[in-house]
Amino acid sequence: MRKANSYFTLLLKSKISVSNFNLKRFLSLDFESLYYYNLRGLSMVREKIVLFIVIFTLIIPMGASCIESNQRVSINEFIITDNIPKGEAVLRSNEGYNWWSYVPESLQKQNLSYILLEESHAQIEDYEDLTIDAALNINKYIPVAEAKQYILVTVVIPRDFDEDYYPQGINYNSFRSSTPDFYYRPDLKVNNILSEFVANLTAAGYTVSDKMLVAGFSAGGMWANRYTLLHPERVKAAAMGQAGGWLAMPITEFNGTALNWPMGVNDLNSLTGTAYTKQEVLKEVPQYVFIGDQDTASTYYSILYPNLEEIKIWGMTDSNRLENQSNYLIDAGYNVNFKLYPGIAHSYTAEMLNDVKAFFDSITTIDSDGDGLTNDEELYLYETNPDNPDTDGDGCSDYDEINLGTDPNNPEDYPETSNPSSETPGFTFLIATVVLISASKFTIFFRNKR
Ligand SMILES: [Ca+2]
Ligand SMILES: [Ca+2]
Ligand SMILES: [Ca+2]
Repeated sequence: MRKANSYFTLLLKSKISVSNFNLKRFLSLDFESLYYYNLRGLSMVREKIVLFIVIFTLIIPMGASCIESNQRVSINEFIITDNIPKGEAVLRSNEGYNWWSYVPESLQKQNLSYILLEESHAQIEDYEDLTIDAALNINKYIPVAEAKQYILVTVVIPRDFDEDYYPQGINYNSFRSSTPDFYYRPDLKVNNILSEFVANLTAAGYTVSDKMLVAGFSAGGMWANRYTLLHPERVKAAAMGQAGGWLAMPITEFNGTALNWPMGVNDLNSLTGTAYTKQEVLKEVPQYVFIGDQDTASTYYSILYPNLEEIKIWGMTDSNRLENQSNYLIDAGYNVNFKLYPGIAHSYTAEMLNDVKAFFDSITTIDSDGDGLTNDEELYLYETNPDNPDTDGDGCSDYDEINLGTDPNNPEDYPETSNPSSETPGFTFLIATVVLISASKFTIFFRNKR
């Protein structure tokens, strides 16, 4: 168990090659982005010095050629820790995958928290570089994590550039037994990682919803779509942007054409040994599907299977397909919201991100009985009835009982009613007595003086 080295410390230590370091990306980071590089504790002045040293270390050797061009940072050098520090991004490794987590500094053990899983969409084949890039997923959600008690997780799902395997998109080859383990069933690896993490958080005294928030854009949106389709029972709500230009669907055929994975779930029986029967569970999961109307990232391109001709059954462009598929799902009873962003190309804009946050907030704050406790707080924390504001019928609401420290599930236990009409006279009587006694003593004093 070692403390994480910052990426920049590693740069300095290992004389990382320029090709491994994206200077433009680094310079585009604001200081908040330095959070996850463990520079958070440094003063602004020291941060600027580090920035200077990093640039100095990169620029000067470029001229002097004193850096070995192929030297790489070993991922083991900055892998970390088993404990659960709060307020900092932590990198771990399980199941053969690196993963980042962020437990908010504001997280209180008496509160319910959600895991927000956002997968990387970076087109980076080098797994170490991809690991560093994946921290950006954590970074952009830190304010909302602090405000809403979300625990952030990004598992670094590998990307394979010849695209025989496409684990970020849980493609067909993810299921084949001949697939190398690194690319095989990334969804199951993520499930194992998250189950263990939730168990560790629970053991540390936190209450974490067993259903998580899943978000992603582009390849990350494909992940959000396909992961949610395969494991809807683990998803509280899912937000998927662009999603590779079309959605994997929970249906076996469309207009007489069999839809095999990932177009549909027709052949999941042969791929997984179990036919797909999760449609009804999936209908319970709120899904937010979004795309810019100028986004054509996958309009003229489709990875291996299905080919462009095959996906055209849903429309000719990415936005057109997502809208048609969303409408199909809505008509079939799925809880899908679709939003088109005018004038936006293949970009995860600030407006989209804000809408995703608002979407998650609207789901996690649902309070069906209006008693001031969310449905999930009632289910996970208090075991009260989310559809009855006074579960035990003792005349005091669940919310008031929680806040006043009585048992909302025991009608014999309720707050002692502080009855102002009986208490006020008692208090008045006490004051009056004190005043009268003081007055009489005062009188006696004056009398004696005379
Ligand atoms: Ca409630
Ligand atoms: Ca009650
Ligand atoms: Ca009670």
